[in-house]
Amino acid sequence: MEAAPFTSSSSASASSLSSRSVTARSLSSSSSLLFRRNNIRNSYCKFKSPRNFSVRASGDSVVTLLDYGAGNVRSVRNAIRHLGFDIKDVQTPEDILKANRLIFPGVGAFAAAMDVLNKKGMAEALCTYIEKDRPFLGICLGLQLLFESSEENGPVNGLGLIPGVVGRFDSSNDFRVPHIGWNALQIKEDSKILDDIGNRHVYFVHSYRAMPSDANKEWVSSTCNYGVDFIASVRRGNVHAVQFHPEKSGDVGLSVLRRFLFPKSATMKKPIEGKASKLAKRVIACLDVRTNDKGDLVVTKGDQYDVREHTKENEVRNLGKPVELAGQYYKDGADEVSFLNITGFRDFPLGDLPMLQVLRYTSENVFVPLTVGGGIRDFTDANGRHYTSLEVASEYFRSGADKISIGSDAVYTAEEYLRTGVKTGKSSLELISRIYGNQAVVVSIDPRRVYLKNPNDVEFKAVRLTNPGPKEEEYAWYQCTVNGGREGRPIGAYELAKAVEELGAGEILLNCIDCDGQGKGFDIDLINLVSDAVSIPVIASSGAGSVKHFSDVFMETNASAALAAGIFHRKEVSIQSVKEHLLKEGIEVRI
Ligand code: 1PR
Repeated sequence: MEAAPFTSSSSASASSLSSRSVTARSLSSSSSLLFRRNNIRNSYCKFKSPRNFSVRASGDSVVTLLDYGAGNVRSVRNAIRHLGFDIKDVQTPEDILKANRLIFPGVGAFAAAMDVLNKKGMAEALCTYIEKDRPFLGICLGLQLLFESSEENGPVNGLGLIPGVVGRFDSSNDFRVPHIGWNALQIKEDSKILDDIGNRHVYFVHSYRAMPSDANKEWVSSTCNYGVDFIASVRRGNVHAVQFHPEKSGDVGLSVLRRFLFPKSATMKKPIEGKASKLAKRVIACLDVRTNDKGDLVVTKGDQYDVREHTKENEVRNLGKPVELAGQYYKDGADEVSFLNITGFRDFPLGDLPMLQVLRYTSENVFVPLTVGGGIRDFTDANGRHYTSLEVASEYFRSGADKISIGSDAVYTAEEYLRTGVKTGKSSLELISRIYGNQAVVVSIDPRRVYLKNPNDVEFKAVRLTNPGPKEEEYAWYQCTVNGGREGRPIGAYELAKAVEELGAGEILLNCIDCDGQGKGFDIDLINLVSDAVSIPVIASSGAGSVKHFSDVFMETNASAALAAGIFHRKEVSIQSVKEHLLKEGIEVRI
């Protein structure tokens, strides 16, 4: 690694910072920044004077990107390129100081990010750059790092430019954590880069947040409500940071990036006005992907997980091309797109380069979150090379995934955890959520109903059914399966959901084999069983056949999102008509 050209404190924790050391003041220029920083964190940096650096502007169509390699920054890159800019990656602290405009899409955990910034000498360069009021845009963790410290695995000291401590959302008051989804902003007048949002939703995904206070009120350009009012964006002069993800907020998000990149350009057309007021219910399009018998990667769709046509040839159903369909669903208003590599349990996904290509191509033009699942587990290839699940997930993230979804491997992990009561810290679920944050880890559950006359006949949690079983059974438990529904396991959906939440899952994708492809509606009993058991968001999946099924699931359960496949692929119902129906029923959705 190249030696850092200046020293910076490698342990931000060495400083004992306190918000009490911050005195309120009302200064508006970069000098106030300098003043503030010296007061807040005068012991943080042991560095040479910024005057030692020569600041040389780089080309006008170039954006400097600070990517320290901890997650999916591909989407930010794609959004910047989409807006006509080239990207220069920061390699050394000088690259920061020479930047014409700098974007810092922080990803991963706070402590790990500060550690990298300190070790590479970049923390100090960032402070210097920001003090000079140079054009800066921090995204998500890139906002949080500007604060004094964070409670995430901490306390851990941040850059200390803005007074305040980043803390965790409280999930005890019925608000699911992580805060995942499309929420509304309360914007102040002088926000500049938010001027084209037009009261529409933007996409958040985080468990930690900074709170507005008297000490930081001159910074706060917008807030968002999620149980509490937290800071959604900050701005001083040319320095901006947003807690939400503009690169994942569709055309609204692109307008934020455009405003940052072209601060002087007038808006071409009046932005569409929305009525965003709170966290929207999400509508997700799911693409089950596999290689067909000709070797092409296709979107397929099963009935109760059977994806083959009932013909003599018995071929895999082909409902289209993954990249094209994902692009179409983005245009149609999908709030998220999920790819499930449904044969990942038997094929090695890193050998399945087409799937990685699908992600890469899709993320070039789809600016909403992408989830990918299938085959996330440890694997030894034919040459004896061992790949960890973390390597598999990392490759998916690098290729454009925002979240990964674990199926079979999470079942084995949960079984082991419930048997021993020990968190080994070595499972794919634990490892990936520790490195990438639990908001990036979905657990996909594939349960099947097992009907019961008496709920006490099993050790697993059973429910009283709304519609009795084939032999008039009044109860059922939901048995988890692995390998695409092929094998039932000794664990119920309720027990699995609770265990994986404790192990680090950030969200649950709740399928139902009985309902899959049937078009008769979601399994409301199952969704209530699981969503009432956990405090992380639950995505209801399997069985959508009409727009009413979406309003039913949102009115009768606490699901945060509803996912469908067949009706969208077969063009029976459009995403837009689902959203129009939900709006008519008084359910907030993103438009
Ligand atoms: O076990 O970690 O390799 O992950 C495999 C992943 O592939 C899991 O998420 C599992 O759900 C999925 N999967 C495996 N086999 C199938 C199959 O269909 N044969 N698909 C499969 C799961 C279910 C839904 C579907 C909804 C909505 N597909 O995602 O899209 O049921 O369908 P609908 O709206 O048409 O009813 P691992």
